[in-house]
Amino acid sequence: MNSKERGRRRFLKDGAAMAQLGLAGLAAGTLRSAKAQTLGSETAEARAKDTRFYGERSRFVNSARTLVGTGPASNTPLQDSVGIITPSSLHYVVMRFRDEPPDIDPRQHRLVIHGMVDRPLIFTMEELKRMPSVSRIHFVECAGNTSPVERRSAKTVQETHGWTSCSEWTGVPLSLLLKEAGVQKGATWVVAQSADAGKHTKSIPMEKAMYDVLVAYGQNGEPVRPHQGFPLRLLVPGWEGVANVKWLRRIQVVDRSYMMKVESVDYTVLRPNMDGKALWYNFQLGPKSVITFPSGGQRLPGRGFYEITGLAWSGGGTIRRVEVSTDGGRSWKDAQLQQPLHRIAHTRFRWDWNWDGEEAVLQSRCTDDQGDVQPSVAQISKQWGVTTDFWKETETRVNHWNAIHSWKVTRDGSVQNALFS
Ligand SMILES: Nc1nc2c(c(=O)[nH]1)N[C@H]1C(S)=C(S)[C@@H](COP(=O)(O)O)O[C@H]1N2
Ligand SMILES: [Mo]
Repeated sequence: MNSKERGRRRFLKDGAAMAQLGLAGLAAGTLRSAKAQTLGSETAEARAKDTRFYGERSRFVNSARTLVGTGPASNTPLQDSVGIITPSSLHYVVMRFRDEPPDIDPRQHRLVIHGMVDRPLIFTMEELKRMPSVSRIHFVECAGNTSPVERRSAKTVQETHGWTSCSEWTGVPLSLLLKEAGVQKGATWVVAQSADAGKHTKSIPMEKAMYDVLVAYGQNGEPVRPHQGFPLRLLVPGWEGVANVKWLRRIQVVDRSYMMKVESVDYTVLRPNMDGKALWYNFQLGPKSVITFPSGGQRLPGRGFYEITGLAWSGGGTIRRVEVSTDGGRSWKDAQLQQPLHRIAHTRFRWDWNWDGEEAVLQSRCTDDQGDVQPSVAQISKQWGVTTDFWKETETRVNHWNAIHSWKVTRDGSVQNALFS
């Protein structure tokens, strides 16, 4: 620090002290003139506080993530979403190990590729960024999103569906790195591991790794945020969130699944009609959609025109169709889909509605380009060999729940979660 900078630091500190003494006007004055004198040569600290250098949202906007239980997980406020991109600061967060993301210096960070390869490789972040890159819009969703057990008492779409978000991700195709390393014959899986103390580890079949998995360092035009895996994360399009290893450090090429905790104890699917056995290797997320406006906890001021809007997504591909019902699924109308459509991304749908002031049950149903249709609660129940009442009582967490969701608009305009009513 040179003497000029030291002087400025003291200046700023004195300003804060004066503010505490109630001399706020004077303090603000000195701060302003200090700023004016030094434009262009600020310290990082001063720059961080000045919105001319790094912008902030309006003080009238307060949309925020909410915390799930007592853990470090948080939900995206889908009820406030517009378009298809989730602001990075509102991307949902699941950290299974710690409350805080690790504080990784990108200059020290390395990605190691080893195991059944001809040439084990170590990449610095700089080296990764020199490689051919791609940018793609993809959603991420936790397999436990919308599980009815935890969400029976949920009121808002943030609580029922907030474990999904959508970003533009930039990075290097994993296939490129694997080809650089030279995958040996007989290698059928990769095992990805994180750099944080939790050592989150997930096995991924080679076929998927070679197909569309990204090693991502960019999110929505800037480096991936610390909560999302800074400086590097895996992006495994359309697969349950747990596969997207954050703070990625190591990729081991192997010839079997390593059956880690997150793929044997957790994230397997228990089904009542399978004699206590669980479904394994069920990675891809099915077609799902939800109306984000009007949604639970909101209130319509009166009859008249409303644009019903929401999001649809599928791990299987591109959303081709979304239908909306205002009579609890008796009749369906096609909604408009926001263009262009993106593969394995949130897709915004919109439908013009004239509310007549009577009770209405709002639903959405999507279809992807594989022809897969989002199931009703009755259809899911049939598939699982249970009655629809089962979901009201079970204490078993249900992963991969993608049933059509219902919001009830009552005559006073209030909107309620009506999944099971
Ligand atoms: N290193 C690490 N990666 C992780 C996790 C974790 O706890 N540690 N959680 C996984 C789970 S269960 C989910 S749903 C996604 C969530 O990604 P996000 O926090 O960026 O939304 O990250 C996955 N990757
Ligand atoms: Mo998850």
